[in-house]
Amino acid sequence: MSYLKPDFRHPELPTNDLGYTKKNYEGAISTLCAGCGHDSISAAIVQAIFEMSIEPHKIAKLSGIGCSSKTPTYFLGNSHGFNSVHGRMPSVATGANMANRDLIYVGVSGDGDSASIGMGQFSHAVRRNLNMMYIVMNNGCYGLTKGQDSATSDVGSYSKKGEPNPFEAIDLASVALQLGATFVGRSFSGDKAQMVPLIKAAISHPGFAFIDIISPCVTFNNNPGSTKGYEHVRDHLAATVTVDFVPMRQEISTAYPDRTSQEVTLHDGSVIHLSKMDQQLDVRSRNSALNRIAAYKAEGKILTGLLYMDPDSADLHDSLDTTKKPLREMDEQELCPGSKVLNNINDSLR
Ligand SMILES: Cc1ncc(C[n+]2csc(CCOP(=O)(O)OP(=O)(O)O)c2C)c(N)n1
Ligand code: SF4
Repeated sequence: MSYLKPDFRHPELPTNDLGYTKKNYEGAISTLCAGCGHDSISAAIVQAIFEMSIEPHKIAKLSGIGCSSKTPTYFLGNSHGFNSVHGRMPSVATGANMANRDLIYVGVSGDGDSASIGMGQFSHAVRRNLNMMYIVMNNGCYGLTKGQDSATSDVGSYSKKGEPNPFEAIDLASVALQLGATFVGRSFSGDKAQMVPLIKAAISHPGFAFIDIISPCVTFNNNPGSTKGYEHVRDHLAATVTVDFVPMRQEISTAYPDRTSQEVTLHDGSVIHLSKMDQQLDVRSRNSALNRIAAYKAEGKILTGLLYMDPDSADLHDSLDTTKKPLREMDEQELCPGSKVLNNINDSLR
């Protein structure tokens, strides 16, 4: 098989506001198994960022280790990238973000990468409200190492080989909410219409934007006993809201019936329209989100859509009152202002 993508594209492909086609946002040809949910998520990321007309060089994509963490090779080939150690992507993202606040950070991880070895790292990125989009491609197993149960695998579910899982699952959306995440959503890799606006809203959110995306592993966890396979997920989905993202510069012309709609304006003036399907969910209430996730889970259903967002989110740079000029743009003089300044700082702390 050839790993080179043919360069030819139809000359009249649609372009975005920057004059780029979707090709400018694609990556190398995928080596994942045919039908893997992760590839559909990559396609949604490409679509969202193409439609948002973001310059590819303004994006840094980061990941850990796993089939999911391989996907940044398959999207945004013209962006910066760092494939870190298993479970360590959040600390790399934190360092990069502190050094250059001007980039848009797109983190991709797996349920093994985030809910086991990387759980500590994940927790601290959430509680610090690091400004990034963090997607977990959640297949309930360790795909890359041949399908062992992960910590998000539901109790009693079983993969292609092995015993039913004896342990309760960790629900990463609920964990993120409890740790103070300022944006939490959930989706399904088979639902591009829901993923694309959710990804756009997450990228525009000033703070930690977490999206748990159920993404079937067709090779090891798509059998009848699995609760993360295509058939089970399609039969048990419930959407909280349909999300429509309207960028700042675009006129808002869509009409929403009053009783069922909610609008959230972001810092940059973009607007998220929510058509409510679950009348009991208030997306601005952390408790409401936690309660509704638990209520649906008790009925064996998976709640998807935007679950919570804090429109007044203050990110890590705001909390630490860091300089507006990215550190990487400062010269030696600015970075090291001399012993007199250091003495003054020390004196002020005595
Ligand atoms: C420090 C370390 N421990 C263990 C491994 C072996 N390992 C590689 S990927 C992986 C789990 C992958 O699962 P997940 O993050 O869910 O990604 P998926 O492949 O399912 O997309 C493990 C345990 C490793 N690479 N490094
Ligand atoms: S093993 Fe599973 S997660 Fe990995 S590429 Fe194949 S289908 Fe996807």
